[in-house]
Amino acid sequence: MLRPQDTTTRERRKIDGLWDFRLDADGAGRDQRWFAGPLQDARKMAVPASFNDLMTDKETRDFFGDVWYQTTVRVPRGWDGSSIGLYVESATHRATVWVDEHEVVSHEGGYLPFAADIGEHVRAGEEVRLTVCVNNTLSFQSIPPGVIEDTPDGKRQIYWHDFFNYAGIHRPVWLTSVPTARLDDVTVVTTVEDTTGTVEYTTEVVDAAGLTVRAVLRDADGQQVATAEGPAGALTVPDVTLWRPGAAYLYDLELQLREGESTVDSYHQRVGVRTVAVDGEQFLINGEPFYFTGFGMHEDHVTVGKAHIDALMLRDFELLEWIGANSFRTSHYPYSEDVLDYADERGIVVIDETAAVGLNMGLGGGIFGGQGYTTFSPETANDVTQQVHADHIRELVARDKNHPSVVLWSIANEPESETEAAEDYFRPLFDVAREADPTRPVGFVNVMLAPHGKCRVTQFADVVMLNRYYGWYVLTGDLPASERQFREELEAWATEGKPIIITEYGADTMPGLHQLPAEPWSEEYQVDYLDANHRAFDAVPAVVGEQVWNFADFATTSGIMRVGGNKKGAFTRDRQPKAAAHRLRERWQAMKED
Ligand code: BDP
Repeated sequence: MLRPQDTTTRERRKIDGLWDFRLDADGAGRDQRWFAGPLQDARKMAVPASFNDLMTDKETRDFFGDVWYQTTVRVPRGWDGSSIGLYVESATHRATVWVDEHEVVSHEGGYLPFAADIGEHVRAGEEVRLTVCVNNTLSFQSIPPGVIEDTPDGKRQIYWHDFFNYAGIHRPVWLTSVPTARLDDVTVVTTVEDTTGTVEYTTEVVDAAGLTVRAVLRDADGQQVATAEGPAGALTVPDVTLWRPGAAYLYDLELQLREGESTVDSYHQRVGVRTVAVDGEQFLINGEPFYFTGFGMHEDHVTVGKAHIDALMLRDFELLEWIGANSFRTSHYPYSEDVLDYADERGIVVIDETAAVGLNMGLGGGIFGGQGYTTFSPETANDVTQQVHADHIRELVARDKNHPSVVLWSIANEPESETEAAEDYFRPLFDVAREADPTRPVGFVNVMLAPHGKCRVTQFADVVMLNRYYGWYVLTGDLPASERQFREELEAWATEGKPIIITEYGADTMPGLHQLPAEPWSEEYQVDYLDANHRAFDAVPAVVGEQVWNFADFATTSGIMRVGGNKKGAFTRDRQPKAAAHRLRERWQAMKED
């Protein structure tokens, strides 16, 4: 599946805006065929946006079940004779789409795109009605998981991840026009030898009997640097300019599907020439040891929830630059494709994570509630869950494989990993990831409950990724003991001979709360906490990265450990710095200069 583009042979039309919207508390819409005509009793809803925070009532905010979106759109009159499609960048957590009354596609998974050929139901120049039924219910067979419990007051949705279950159409929706004979996919792998780069490409095509593929590589000034013929091939780039962290450089690879001398289809793939490898305790980018600085982030903003908005993305990247961060993790789900594009452009390194968060019933009693389940069992996370998880990994790799910024896959965050059941669940998933992408390291994020010696899943990973809260959830307020115990744990992990990235460490902090001497929740404590953690990292050479939890404060479910959400941000939810942000800036800017 290729992302929509405007090229000499392709067109796209964004159909965002105000759509009709209706909650379907009784789940009656499918039986009553709400897609068969204009949506009754509808109110307006913005696309893209999470629907939760736009209204003022609790029913909408906490709604789970089916919600219906509808709009009418005129298919551009020039699209006659082409193949017309629909591309939805994300609908959380699953969706079914109808064009007028024809069902055209269903998709499972809330953070990855899906597409449908709608040509047989539309005509160029005419209007059609698009209806999308989005469902945000979480179950043991969804990624992320959740459960619905019956209570005397009705049904309640429970889940085990620490961010609000925002839902809706979160990213743009496109109508697309592509040639019937066309390119359908491209995969790019780059290698470097001295000063020469090689761009290997493979393509997939549709209805292309008798047609040929031509690949043209241009540099950032638009100058042609290499060409190749054939559905797969290699382009050689002498004196290559590498894509480097902090110094991005992108080539443009144009794939042309040709009939003799005429171009039937043209698709542009941006290419950053870089290599990624793990060598002993080192994480290498372009053969050089790389040290990750930055954050676990969230797509989370006031009012719009998890919607992708260019302006908000820009602000976040400006703050990453200001603070001296060179990387982030897409905790805890795949982010908007625009975010990855922009990371490619800005030279920011990305750990790309699936939405497999909360596969751990041993965690968080006081935070999330809903305990009393076994994580892996025939009734809970089971073979079906594993298949859904595997599909999710494949779809993530398919979407993001060509981004130079993506250097490492994280296939889960803090799952149960100390049991035999966890080992059995995860072993095949690592194989799935490696088969989908043999070029990048694969890991998962380990939770504090499964320390070195107990974790049975890290054996499959290329990199050790650790979330640790010494000085916050354990040894609260005791930083000397935290520093010592954290260092001891890191020394134990270092015996694995793999690079260690600290993917989370952090302390909740109320902006504006000051205390001398420092106490937990104050801005001063967050600074001291970071300093103590950093001393532990600096003492262990196998530590090759630190990503603070979190970039910014974010929304969560209600809980006695959350005050208006999770307050571990270095920045507030409206993206202003706490004292800790200034401290991180000192450290990371100095590291950059070294
Ligand atoms: C970790 C989770 C993260 C939470 C964080 C916290 O990976 O999603 O938000 O702890 O408690 O367990 O702040």
